[in-house]
Amino acid sequence: MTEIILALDVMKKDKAVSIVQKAAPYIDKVKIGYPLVLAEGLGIAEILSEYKKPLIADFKVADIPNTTRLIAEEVFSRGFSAIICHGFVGHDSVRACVETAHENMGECYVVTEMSHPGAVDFFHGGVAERIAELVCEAGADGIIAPATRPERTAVLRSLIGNKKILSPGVGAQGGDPDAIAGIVDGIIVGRAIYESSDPAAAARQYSCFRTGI
Ligand code: 3DU
Repeated sequence: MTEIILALDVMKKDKAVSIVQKAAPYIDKVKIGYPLVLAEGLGIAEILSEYKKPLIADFKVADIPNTTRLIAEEVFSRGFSAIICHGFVGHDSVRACVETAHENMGECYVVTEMSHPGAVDFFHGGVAERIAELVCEAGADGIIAPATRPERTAVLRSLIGNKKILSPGVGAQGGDPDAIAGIVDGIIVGRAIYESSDPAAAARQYSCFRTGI
């Protein structure tokens, strides 16, 4: 089964609540990041917790270990179940994020390769592979890897074994869910759902990947 993770990058609380309400039957988790939190505050997590979908904090944390720990502690104190950090910052920062997540019964996912065109500027040439090794050494729960490049995500899968892969890039960025669903644990979809005039119908289109049928 591949989970459907809604990337809730809307700027208003009411819209965020309305989209989650409509899409709820067809999604497994909700991912929130800077757009919504900067616009409405971290308290949005408590408001959305009513819908009983685990919340992922996508702050792509990329800082020194102490600052990383402070950010992660705040995230988990607000009820998030997982946090996303960058991997390029190195072993000590990634470990700080993983440890804080686990101390709080949460999960830590590490960005290993991004999905946009410019990601190839730095993540290719061995960097993503090195980050994947670091993910295993640090005991992280999984990685973020691109739906826009299934062949790259397959390479990363071979390096991380059965750790989880959450994959953004389906829909608006052009990633094909049929090509990626079989090698990942979760598909992250944002605009293709929240910009739709019918978010429930848009989310339902991905339901076949949840059941594997
Ligand atoms: O392109 P969408 O609207 O489906 O949104 C994708 C989400 O995933 C969005 O929140 C973005 O910040 C996040 N993301 C990527 O798109 C690519 C990455 O490599 C990592 C996270």
